[in-house]
Amino acid sequence: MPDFVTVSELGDHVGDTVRLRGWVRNHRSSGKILFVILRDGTGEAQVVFARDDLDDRSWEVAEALTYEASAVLEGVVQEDRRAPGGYELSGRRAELVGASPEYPIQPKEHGVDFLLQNRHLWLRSHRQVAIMRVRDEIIMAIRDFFYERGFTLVDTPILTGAIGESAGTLFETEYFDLGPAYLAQTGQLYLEAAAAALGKVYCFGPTFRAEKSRTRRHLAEFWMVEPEVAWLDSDGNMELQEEFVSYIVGRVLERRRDELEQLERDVGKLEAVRPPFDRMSYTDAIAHLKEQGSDIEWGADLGADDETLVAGGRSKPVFIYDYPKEAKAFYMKENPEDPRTVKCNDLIAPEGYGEIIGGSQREDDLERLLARIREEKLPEDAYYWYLDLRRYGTYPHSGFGLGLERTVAWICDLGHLREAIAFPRLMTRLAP
Ligand code: NSS
Repeated sequence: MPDFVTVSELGDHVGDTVRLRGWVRNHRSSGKILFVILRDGTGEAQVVFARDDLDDRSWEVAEALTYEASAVLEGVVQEDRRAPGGYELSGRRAELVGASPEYPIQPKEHGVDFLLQNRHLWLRSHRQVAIMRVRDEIIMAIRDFFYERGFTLVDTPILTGAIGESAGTLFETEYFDLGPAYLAQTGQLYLEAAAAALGKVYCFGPTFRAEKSRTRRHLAEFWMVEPEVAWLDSDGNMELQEEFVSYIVGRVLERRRDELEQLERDVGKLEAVRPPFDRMSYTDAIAHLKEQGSDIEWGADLGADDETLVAGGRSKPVFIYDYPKEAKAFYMKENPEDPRTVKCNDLIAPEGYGEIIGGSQREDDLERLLARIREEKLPEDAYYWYLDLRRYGTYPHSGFGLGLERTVAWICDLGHLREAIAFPRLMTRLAP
């Protein structure tokens, strides 16, 4: 039996008889010749079967192959400049592994609900494969960025007893005899403890928000990467963010050009993403929005439309900093220059993609933090350990959270977050 090779290895086997295994992407016949395109996860190759080269059994099998059937195809590797990938097989034998009668997804337009219901099969399409490869590259870039800069990865719990962001979007479950536990909205509070041990830390995992908003920017389960840095202030935090985001974009441009091209991404726009990014205070952003006819009032958080207006016309992301206290989470540090605001920032992606990062300097003063916890009517007991961080060696520190799917959507230019993760968790969908 000839050896199994992958499509990506064909170049090393010109003239050899080899076996490929994979799934049928395309199948057409012209009389006594069959053209089968097989994909195997490493690439796609055409296998050309001529009736006279095959025994009857193999010809029957090859002829009967259908879209997305799995098969073992044997043939002689030939160089062919016109073939995708540069090689094709002159077929000798065909063996069916798994039939695929009436594959539900056909090469035509399908509605989004149908595609989501068949997400387990939709993943096999060119476009979805390209998106998953870009996502993988972004994840590797994130890990490398922090590793190269001396950060330590600290995994934070998913089942938590203290609310991280806002009570309104919690998933709750019973935890033995201890009452309710919540699925983590963030790893941040735990990271603040770890930063006092290790200096520079980050966590990277799934986070959960029971967002009752059905927008293209919200998932119920999404991945967030969160660095936390001791002795860093809000300005330093923004510098870290622009360096980080530029690094990620640069890495995808360097290593995933083919995928971006396949997704028809305008890479010129991504090439402009280099530090520094513009910075605008929240107060200036409100004035700017009002000039453009928005009826937003000082004190409100920016909505998706406001973000698009603020980022309008730019090719780089833009920082909005120092939001009003009431619009943001309890843990953010009061701004000594304007106590109505907190030392925080959002990073707004261009091209209408909106907020990809939320970050802040943390309140390091015990009394002020306690006052905020009480104002927000959060259960004080659950925060005993978080408050301890201010009782024992409090220290200035900052961090941020970057939403992975929003970053993937922006870099790949996707209309909706549902394509940015393999199995999206949406308000109206739990299957597959
Ligand atoms: O709520 S955030 O703005 N901030 C935090 O959770 C902080 N605890 C992070 C930190 O400072 N360590 O969320 C951060 C990012 C936000 O900018 C989005 O990019 C993303 O997380 N995010 C989401 N992505 C998808 N779906 C939903 N529902 C979602 N919510 C936030």
